[in-house]
Amino acid sequence: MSNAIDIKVPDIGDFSDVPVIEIFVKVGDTVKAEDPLVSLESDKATMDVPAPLSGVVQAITVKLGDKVSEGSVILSLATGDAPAATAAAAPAAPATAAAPTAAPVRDAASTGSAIDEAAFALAYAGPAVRKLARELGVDLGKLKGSGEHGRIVRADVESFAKGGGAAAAPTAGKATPAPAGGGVGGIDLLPWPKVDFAKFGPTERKELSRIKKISAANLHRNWVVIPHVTTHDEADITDLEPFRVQMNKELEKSGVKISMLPFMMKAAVATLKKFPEFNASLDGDALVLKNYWHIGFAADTPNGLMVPVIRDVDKKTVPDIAKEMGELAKSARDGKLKPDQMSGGTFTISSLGGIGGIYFTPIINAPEVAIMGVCKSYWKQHSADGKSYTSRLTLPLSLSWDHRVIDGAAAARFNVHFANVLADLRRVLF
Ligand code: CAO
Repeated sequence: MSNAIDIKVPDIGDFSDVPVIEIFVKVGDTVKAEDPLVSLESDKATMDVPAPLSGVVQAITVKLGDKVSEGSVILSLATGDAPAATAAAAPAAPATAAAPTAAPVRDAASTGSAIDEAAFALAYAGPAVRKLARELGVDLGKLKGSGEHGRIVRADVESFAKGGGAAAAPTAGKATPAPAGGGVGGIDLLPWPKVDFAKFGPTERKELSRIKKISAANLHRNWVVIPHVTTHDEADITDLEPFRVQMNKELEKSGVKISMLPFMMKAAVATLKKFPEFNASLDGDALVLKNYWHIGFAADTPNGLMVPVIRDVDKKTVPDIAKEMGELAKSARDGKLKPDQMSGGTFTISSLGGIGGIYFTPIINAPEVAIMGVCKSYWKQHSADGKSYTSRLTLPLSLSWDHRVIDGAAAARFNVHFANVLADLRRVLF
């Protein structure tokens, strides 16, 4: 027996009097459970209200711009069942209004055209519209929204997918003025400053190298799309350093010179094995855990930053890693690195140890989910009891991790284990 029920705004946290900014259905539409009905936008987030049940829309009791709170009736739904006369929908995950939910970085091969993930992430659209765009393979960054304040609505995506198109929106890298009141914390993004520098003094123009342009685009996408957090820690390498020096003496004739980095690669593998979610990639709603340990390392080259990858670090000795690292770094600096020598990495180490600094916040090398930044070791006063002090050689660690995949406690444990392995390499065996 068909029965009409009122669909109400569910628990939307501390928000009340939130405007309805999009209505996805009309009277007579058939909806399935979880289909989005309306979109609400507070000053902090955009939320879609999904249908709690399947049914046919009988009446819509809100219009665009109406302000609603928890319990407000949105529409009436005729269902086949005969449940209670009202139902509160469960809200879909909200997306921030200024920089809506970052979509997983995914190859857009299935859509036939590459999606600019950074521009997609910055596009002004709610979760349902983002989902639809993913399904239809539409690059939101290329759309101009017809909704209020330039918001991209369902119809824009559908029309674009059908070839109707919409004027290209400015890309994320170029300044995109955010909708009024829709910027970060309510403050709109301003266009990129256009300054005639020559007015202030002599200048010269230097084009970015090809490598710099590629790495800039990658870094920008990764920075915008991945919710980064960096956790700092330090490793006591007082015992490891004399061992390293001793090994270099013993290997003098082989021509291989071992810095701290190959040891860190081994420590990384030992730690990744203990914390497999760090040796993984996001793929849609799933995590792909990798049973191989290919470690990338950031190499500073005259043309810009490159990340060669050492494969199967778990199967190689420290001198083997040092040798290969030297060869790859040389190829990188000579501009001779091949694409396959930069692919397949599962985790990256970025070492500024030969230069200086104490801590920094490295940007994750997508689709990896974490990166270890290392700075120059220094002697630090340490006390176990607050009375007597000893000097310990200390290596500063900065682990950036993707908060969609990793939690703070896991990141702290990862750092502790990594530091413990460097403090006593016998732990590699455990
Ligand atoms: N603490 C103290 N000294 C360190 C150290 C550390 N953590 N790491 C390296 N050193 C020392 C080395 O032992 C070496 O000393 P000697 O000259 O006395 O032998 C010196 O610093 C130079 O080391 P290196 O840089 O040649 O070797 P490496 O294995 O540490 O690094 C490479 C190799 C390719 C990673 C490095 O040369 C490089 O390019 N680093 C820059 C990476 C980068 O740009 N990261 C930033 C990315 S984010 O923008």
